[in-house]
Amino acid sequence: MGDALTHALQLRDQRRPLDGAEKQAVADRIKQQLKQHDATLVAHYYTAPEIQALAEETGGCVSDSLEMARFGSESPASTLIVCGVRFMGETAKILSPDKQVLMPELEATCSLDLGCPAEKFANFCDQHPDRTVVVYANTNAAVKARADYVVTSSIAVDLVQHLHDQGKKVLWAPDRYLGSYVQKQTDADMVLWDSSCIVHEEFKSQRIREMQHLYPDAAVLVHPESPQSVIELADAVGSTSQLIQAARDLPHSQLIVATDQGIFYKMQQQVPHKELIIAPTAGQGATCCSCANCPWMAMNSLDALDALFGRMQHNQIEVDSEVARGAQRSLNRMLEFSARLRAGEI
Ligand code: CIZ
Ligand code: SF4
Repeated sequence: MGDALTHALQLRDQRRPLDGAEKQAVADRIKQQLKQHDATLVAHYYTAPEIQALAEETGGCVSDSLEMARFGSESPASTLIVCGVRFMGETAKILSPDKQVLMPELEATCSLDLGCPAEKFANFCDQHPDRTVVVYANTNAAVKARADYVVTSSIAVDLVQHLHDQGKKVLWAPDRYLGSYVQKQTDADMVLWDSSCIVHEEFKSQRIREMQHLYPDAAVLVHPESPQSVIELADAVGSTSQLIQAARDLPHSQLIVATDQGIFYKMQQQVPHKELIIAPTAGQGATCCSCANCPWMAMNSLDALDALFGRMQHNQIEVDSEVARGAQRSLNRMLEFSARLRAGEI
């Protein structure tokens, strides 16, 4: 992970902030290019506010990775520009092989993906042939190809519960915190791969408790990629879309939010009168890799998106066709399960 993380942090530190007029000029240019290339923006909640705003203004999507996958595959546009991290671009290409799929920075990766190399993962699966293999969406296509099911955090508990109810034992990868949260919720028999998200594992329960003393009336919202000790402090635990929903549903007017701060853009739209407070991380200034903002998500800057149109040939996502076939099978199972869940059939 070292080199990929150092590269992302260097880019983040070198970036010159644009002033308001510059931002507007760049955004206008991008809008024109999108039209010219029949392209739509598919952005994750963790990207910068100006990227999310642009996706909204141009009829694209701002969502979690499950919805990004669904939106991309249903979009009539011939080109998808995925503002997120690499596995999201791969998923878009696998589900829409005939579309051109581009990303502003192909090197935008994820510590969970890096922490689960396909070959090692295949060996792990070979050691547990009796288990149903469930992998988190934050994995590369070859890992997905080896899995029975892909899940996102918004359906992980439901899917594992469903498998457990059928008497199945589960092999889970790669996030150990999310895996052990799912295990506790479902009581399923699970073996866990040992990887984590560098952003969420920085949240520390002691510092959040201090925050609770400062804001005694605030509710705490936690993403389940966080350590168990942090999850235990939560008034609501859930995926990004579930946390946005919880922000609406909870009666509290102050919310301490333990997930990537990119989520504040959409969450604040939903609860304009509530005060959103970033949960503290362990890091201090320069010593912190994440500071509640994923350095790889941050590679999706307005500048990088603007520059993309000048080098479209170089920023295409391609996935080996055999790997793509395998991954498509487990991704389709995710989409089907999620559709049945939505329809109340499960
Ligand atoms: O699945 C996603 O979009 C991620 C990475 C987080 C979440 O909980 O939605
Ligand atoms: Fe991966 Fe964590 Fe970044 Fe999400 S926030 S892309 S899980 S490193």
